[in-house]
Amino acid sequence: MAIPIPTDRVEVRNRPLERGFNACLLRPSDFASSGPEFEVIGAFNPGVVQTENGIVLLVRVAEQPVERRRGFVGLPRWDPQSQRPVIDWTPQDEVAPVDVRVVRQKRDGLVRLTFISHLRVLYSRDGRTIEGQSGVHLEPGNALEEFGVEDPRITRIGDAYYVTYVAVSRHGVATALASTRDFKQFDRRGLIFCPENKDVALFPERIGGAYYALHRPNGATPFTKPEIWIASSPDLLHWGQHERLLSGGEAWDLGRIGGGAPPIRTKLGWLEIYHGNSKGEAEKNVGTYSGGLLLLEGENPRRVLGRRGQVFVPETDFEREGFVPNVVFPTGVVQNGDKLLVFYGAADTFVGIVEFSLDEILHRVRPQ
Ligand code: MAN
Repeated sequence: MAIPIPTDRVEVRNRPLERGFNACLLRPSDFASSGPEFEVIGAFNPGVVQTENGIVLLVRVAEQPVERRRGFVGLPRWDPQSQRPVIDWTPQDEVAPVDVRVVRQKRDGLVRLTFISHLRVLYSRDGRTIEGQSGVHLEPGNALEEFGVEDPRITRIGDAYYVTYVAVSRHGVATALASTRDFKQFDRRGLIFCPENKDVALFPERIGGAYYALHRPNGATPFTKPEIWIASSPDLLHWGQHERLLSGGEAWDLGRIGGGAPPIRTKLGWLEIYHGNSKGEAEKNVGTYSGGLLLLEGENPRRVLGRRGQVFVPETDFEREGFVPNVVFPTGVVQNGDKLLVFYGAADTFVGIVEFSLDEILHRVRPQ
């Protein structure tokens, strides 16, 4: 007698979300380089926010030296004196490649990036097309940003927009805060999370009187699986009450896990679209970056109500091929009725936009 096979509900809930409108919105060739000695190799991981003047994107633009010197590798660095990027030409045999993004100096074991990033402001009315580049750049501004500023997330709180961004330097990878009202002038507020910490996303309102942030400490000692943490603050500058929120450790989020777009309020609680990376210890390449869903309690975001791993995976050519292949890295969400427009970095090279149904997302992530 045939035994009936139960419909595998778990499998259905884990399969990738259905993609609505999906496009490559920006590519490196859309951007002029900072100067003749540099070329743009990536425009990705955008901070995104809806404003009265349309959607604002703060795009990470990564550049490498144009020149190839035989026997040397050109390692860019921001020079605080000249306020420009400069290139340290380093003999090839003094460094060993870690991956395409990073080399290790043999003399001291320390790493350097093979590119340098800054941020540029762009506008879009509908999220599907870009109206224009405003010409405003957020460049590295101090010694703690000498290897670049990266991966912004934008949150509107009250009348102001708060940008958390990664500050990379010889002192490590940290997260800084800037605020703006017009995306023309930015007020730099300094580091809010010391090294090693990135993927900081601010909640858009106070909860129980406090501001909240997701963050991703990354200690050098491997006591833990990769983890996302949550902290609260009275003023957005001083953060405490740190707590672990969730850990990776499945095949898809073995290597890294981190907050993505700033959380949005839904009828079921806070929805967070986060990322995981599959890189195992032995792997030489960077691994695959995918998106997952997290639902946190509305009045207490320290409480996880639901979680759904790997529902957004690299599929299209522009997600599978580029500077770092097989990457989708969600960093911004705009709600448009029952649709969510998710902005993401693709292959560390492009900005992608994908539309998902909010209902489908909530159905997947809601507690059973
Ligand atoms: C990792 C990657 C890079 C990034 C550095 C520093 O190597 O995410 O893209 O430049 O960290 O943040």
